[in-house]
Amino acid sequence: MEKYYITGHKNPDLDTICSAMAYAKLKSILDPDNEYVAVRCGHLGESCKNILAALEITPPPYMPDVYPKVKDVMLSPNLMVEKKASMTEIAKSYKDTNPSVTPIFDGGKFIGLLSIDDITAWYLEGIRNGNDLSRIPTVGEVMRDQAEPLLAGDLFEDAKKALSASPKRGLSVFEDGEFIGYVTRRCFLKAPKYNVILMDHNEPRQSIKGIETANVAEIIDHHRLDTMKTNTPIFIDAEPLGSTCTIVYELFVRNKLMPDKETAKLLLTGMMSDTLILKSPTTTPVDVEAAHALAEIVGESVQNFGIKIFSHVESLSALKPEKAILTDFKRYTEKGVMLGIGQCEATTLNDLDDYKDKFLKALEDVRLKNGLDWAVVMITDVMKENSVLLSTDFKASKNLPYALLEEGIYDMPGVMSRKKQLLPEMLFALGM
Ligand SMILES: [Mn+2]
Repeated sequence: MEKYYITGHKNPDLDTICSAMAYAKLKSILDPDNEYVAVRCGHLGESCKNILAALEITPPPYMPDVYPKVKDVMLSPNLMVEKKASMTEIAKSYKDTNPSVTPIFDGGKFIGLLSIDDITAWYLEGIRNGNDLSRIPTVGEVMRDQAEPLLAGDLFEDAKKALSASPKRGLSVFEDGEFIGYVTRRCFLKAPKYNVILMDHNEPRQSIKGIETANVAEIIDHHRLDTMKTNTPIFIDAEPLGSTCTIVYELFVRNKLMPDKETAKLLLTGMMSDTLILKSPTTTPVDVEAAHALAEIVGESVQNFGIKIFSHVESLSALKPEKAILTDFKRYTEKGVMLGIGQCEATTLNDLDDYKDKFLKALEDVRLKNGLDWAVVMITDVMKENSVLLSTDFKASKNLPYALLEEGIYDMPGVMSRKKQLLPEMLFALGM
């Protein structure tokens, strides 16, 4: 049985969260021999949290990275040798398994690892001192000082270095102050790889940390492709649809399955959010049809469901500017120019004056902190289907086809989509 982690992009939005959860459900039905777990690789923004809470959807657990860890390679003790036991016990187990270290206990409590080096040292010392070597010692007499234990969550690479720099043949592994296993040099011959399915993104820099060490098993996405190399052929479903949730719905249908009510609610949530209630220009007839089919399963109209979702969107003036900008912020590198594009949704732009200065200042901070050349945030009025663009001072911004309202602020009537409308214009402005 293999375990697969299904994750969306950093700065998770509703499409990323809901598509990962729904796809985990579909994969569990299609492939019950393996385990599929939805995770999120970033923290949820306030609006996203509120909407999920209102819909009684528990978000997937947070997983910061997919780097291999000590716990993925560690060994569990298969016999409990007590400190006061005779070395005869070690001799017996050595015959079968040839262990380089054996965990030793005192009244059931772990006290250390007995290494083959300890045994050698004990006998050599005995010979040197003229001790009676016909007497068989206890385990406790032979075991020597212990090295610092590793933690279960320590990175494989760090632990490998620690062990090769140590004179010890093995190190114990602790979690929450408890002994849970041990590692020997043999454990580090080959780094294990996590199996990961990427949802709603395919660019490594938008993905979970450590993705370069993982086995990317599938990609389900509706963005431009700028993805990683893989070692084997993989399943990719990339379609220019309004949401990744639409693709997941299509995959249910193609497999002659219908999502249950819970899953339909998830899919419709991601779809409404990404297509801005089917009004974004990224919306296709396929999205419209899928939304209606899902709304039927959920038992609500598409419009009502969509409005319900956006009624939980926080007013931007109430949010911390930097946090609001970073909630849905994507980075791109194009011909050496580092871009960052954020998008915030609002139900009105009437209060823009209340927060525009704070946002412009925070945007410049975000640019500096992230080493970007150009940072922008588009604020989209999902009700009126308009956006404004706040931009840091960057020479190519003059080439944007939008009217300048005031220093750093552009009017984007009818523009709702970052990837379909704004990103291409920014690339064009850069002369690409
Ligand atoms: Mn999406």
